[in-house]
Amino acid sequence: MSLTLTKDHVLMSDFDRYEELNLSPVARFSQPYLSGPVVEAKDVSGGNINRVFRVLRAGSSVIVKQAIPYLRAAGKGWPLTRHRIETENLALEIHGALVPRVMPEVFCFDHQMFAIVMEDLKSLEPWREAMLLDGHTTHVPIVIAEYCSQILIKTSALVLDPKELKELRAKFSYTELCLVTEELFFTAPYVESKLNRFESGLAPLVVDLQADEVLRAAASEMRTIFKTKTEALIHGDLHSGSIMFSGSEVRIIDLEFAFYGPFGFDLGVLFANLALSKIAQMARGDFNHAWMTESYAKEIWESFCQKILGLASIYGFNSEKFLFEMEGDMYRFAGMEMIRRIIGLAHAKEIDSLSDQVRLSGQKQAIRNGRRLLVNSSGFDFEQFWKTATREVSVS
Ligand code: SR1
Ligand code: MG
Repeated sequence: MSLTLTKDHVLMSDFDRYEELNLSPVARFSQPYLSGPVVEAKDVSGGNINRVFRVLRAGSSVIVKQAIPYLRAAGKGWPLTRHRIETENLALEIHGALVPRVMPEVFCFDHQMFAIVMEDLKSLEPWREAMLLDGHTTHVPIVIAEYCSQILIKTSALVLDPKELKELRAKFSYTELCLVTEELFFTAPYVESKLNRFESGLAPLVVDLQADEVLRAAASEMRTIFKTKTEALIHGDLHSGSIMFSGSEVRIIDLEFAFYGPFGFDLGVLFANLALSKIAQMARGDFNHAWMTESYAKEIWESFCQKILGLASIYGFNSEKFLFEMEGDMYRFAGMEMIRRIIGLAHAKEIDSLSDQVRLSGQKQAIRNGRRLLVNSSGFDFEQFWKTATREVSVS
């Protein structure tokens, strides 16, 4: 199996040195990729990390995603290498070759400007929104299962020859964005840190959590696993906002966090976000959508296991061993994602947008369930995991 890259991006823009784009230069920058005069450029930056523009001509549009030398959400006080967009571009290419029609199409990567010109997904919306509004997205789980199974197995030692694996691992080493995850996911929530953000009603529970030696040791063990298990080229930030959908299409976006990491990380993150969605839906009394979210989680896992079985029969590896080892990490990563999305810097919108009457109890439920997963999920199967992640606890 070979993952040799063949695509030759042609540099067409006339920008000969880096500048931070804004509306007027982005129109000039993207003109070569639009067959007709630009009629409008809009700043549509929504995420925490990069700057994103939509540039329109009559009848079509492109997205320009540019890395700026700092974390967009934090400002210049949090410098960040612009080379992160090279990681994203390369990961889009590799994952795109493995799972056709699931990554957005890249029209050009401009090294000078640290910018990608790509397909505009304007008719798609983030899957997270479906959890807040109308959740009928039954075509999504199978695509996610296909994506995760393909990228995990086909970028791993189970399939690649040692030379190719070594080269890929070198290209996708532990980046500055991995350090951001390390801090926000594995460290800050378990110590007093300016990077944490939670409402005052949670303070006693957070004090307990940060004094919990068993929990802190488990978090520290997971940090080591995150840093050292270079098993596959993973997405690195696969929450439900990184998945876009329409009535018929699914795309996976935002690969700037991609690196060689543990098999269990991506699905752990995703299941945690689905569990948070279910907790929020139950708290709102929206039982239909809660049931639907649960069925999505179960379908992703069942379909993923089926696909792993199929790949095992092609490539001759032990699927049971693979799944058992992956699950051990996955459930614990999920627990950590649940905790950090409540008390860390980046929150789950579904929980934050709950009414005052139920928000605090939903948050406490998520923290307690997350803790249980982190310290007490050894030997769990998926059913036990999901029950634990979403169980209702009496909270005071
Ligand atoms: C400040 S960056 C916060 C989060 O945004 C990204 O989507 C990642 O989840 C990161 O942890
Ligand atoms: Mg993101």
